Amino acid sequence: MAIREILEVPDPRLKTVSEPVNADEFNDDLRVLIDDMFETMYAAHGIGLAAIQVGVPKRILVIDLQPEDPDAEPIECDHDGHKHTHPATKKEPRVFINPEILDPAEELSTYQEGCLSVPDIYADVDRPATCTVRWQDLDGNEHTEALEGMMATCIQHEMDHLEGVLFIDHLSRLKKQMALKKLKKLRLAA
Ligand code: GNR
Ligand code: NI
Repeated sequence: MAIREILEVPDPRLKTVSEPVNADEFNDDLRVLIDDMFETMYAAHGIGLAAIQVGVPKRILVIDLQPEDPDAEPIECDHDGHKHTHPATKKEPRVFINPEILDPAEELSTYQEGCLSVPDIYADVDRPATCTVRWQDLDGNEHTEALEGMMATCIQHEMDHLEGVLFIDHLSRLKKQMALKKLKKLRLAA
């Protein structure tokens, strides 16, 4: 397993429309890529990752909402040089290969979103509150499931990456400009 580099704006590769995983590509190389995607996502404290974010233009998503585990001790952590504690979470890794969204609800919900490719920028985005997703697993088997809440939001955010779209593309031109300016400033200060 390996942590891979996460592409960040304005890397033009993030605008790629990703290609389907073909029937002959459900092999060990695919398992290695997906293991690496999980390791990269966990190391970056993200809840989802699309393959294009590690430079692979294939229609693959990993998600782990990591629900809090009430029975476990809080975790002390000192990444990035500052100490903090956070609640322990249960790992619930999920893989979506060639995902499709079938029936987005008319009802919208709003979440404050962030993106590992747009670091330290957060903004409210409206999206269909529920949807059904159809996808393939690592063995190529098809599944369908109705999703709601954070899972519905996260999968739509990840599906956007497969079309070369970032959450800041959903903001007004002014808000998007402000977000990109703030990111530039944060990078200069770092
Ligand atoms: O870690 C992430 N958090 C998040 C919060 C709200 C809505 C979507 C997300 S996904 C993001 C990780 C990421 O960039 N995935 O592409
Ligand atoms: Ni993202």
